[in-house]
Amino acid sequence: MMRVSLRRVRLPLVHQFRTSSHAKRFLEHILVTFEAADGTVGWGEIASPSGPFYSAETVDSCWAVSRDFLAPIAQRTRWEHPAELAAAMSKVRGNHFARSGFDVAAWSLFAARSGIPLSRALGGTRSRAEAGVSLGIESTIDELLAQVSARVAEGYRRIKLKIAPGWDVAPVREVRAAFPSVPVHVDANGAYDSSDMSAFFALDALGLLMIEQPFAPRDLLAHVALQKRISTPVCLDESVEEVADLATALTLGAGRILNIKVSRMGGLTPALRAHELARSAGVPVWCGGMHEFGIGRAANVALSSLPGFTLPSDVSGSDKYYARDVTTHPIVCTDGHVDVPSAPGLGWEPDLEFIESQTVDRLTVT
Ligand code: OSB
Ligand code: MG
Repeated sequence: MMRVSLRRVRLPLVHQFRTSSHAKRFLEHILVTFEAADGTVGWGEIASPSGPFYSAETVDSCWAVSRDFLAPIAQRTRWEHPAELAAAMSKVRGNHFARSGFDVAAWSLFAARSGIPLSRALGGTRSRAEAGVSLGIESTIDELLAQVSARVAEGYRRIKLKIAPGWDVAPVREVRAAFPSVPVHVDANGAYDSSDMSAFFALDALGLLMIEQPFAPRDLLAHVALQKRISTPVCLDESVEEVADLATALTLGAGRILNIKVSRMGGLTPALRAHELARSAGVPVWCGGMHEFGIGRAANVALSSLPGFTLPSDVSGSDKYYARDVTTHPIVCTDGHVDVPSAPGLGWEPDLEFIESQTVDRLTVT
């Protein structure tokens, strides 16, 4: 029996982030804690955006599903290994962001109790994760160039640019011209209509590392058609919610790279399965982010230490998004890398006092 708590925590962003679908200035994520009888606490983060624009989930839907279905399952399920809790939670369909917060809480509790770092519990082999950074849509190309310049100076190994119809070939061409040696990739978040692939033919000539999620999540056949016609690898994000989606995408040839997001897959347990499948198929992966606070970010760093994560992940330092993070020490990116912690558990200590000061709603199930 476990004491399960939820806290809805609000943090302001240091810089507005705009994607093809919307703009945001602050985030509300739900922190999940599992408190074992011996007092050990596991932490997870539900990093759902507030609105249903990336996936169908919202922070309110996550709160309701957590309160009514996931917290009761977590409270009553006895498990030795996190995969057993994941199996119990899998009767809840979809709702991957919500499930992910619970799965990560189980993994961090498991690692803490086992006295090993989360990365080792997952089978990680790297001592540091290569860090890339994701840049939103800006109002002008000059503002974008200033952002790229600052991030390159900070040492980030790869720049990802959000694109949308009307903000694609021109800004990307300018970035490539100003920073010819910096690896660049673009992410459309499914904003393009598959009947017009012309923007991607132009982008194909710019030497990009990859083109992420050009078309709608369920339209795998459009991704197949594009990948046949361009040499830049297509990378799937929103299209792969289930490990089975990955198997389908690989069979169809819908892309050559996979962005594994802990939240989108429903936690570290399914993320590990996706990593295994991609690895056996020879598909390189990297870890995507959802502007996580320090708890979710720590899980991303641990996952990025696995052997198949051969491309830079979206594991930027806390300071890229937050003036103050929810951990006592921020996550720091030095020389384009985030060190994978060697301390037991998550590796960063939640700052309870600060978390309490930012909490806008709470709930405990015992
Ligand atoms: O598609 O990768 C995405 C943020 C919100 C919604 C979708 C995406 C993103 C990011 C954030 O790119 C990257 C990060 O967390 O550093
Ligand atoms: Mg993406």
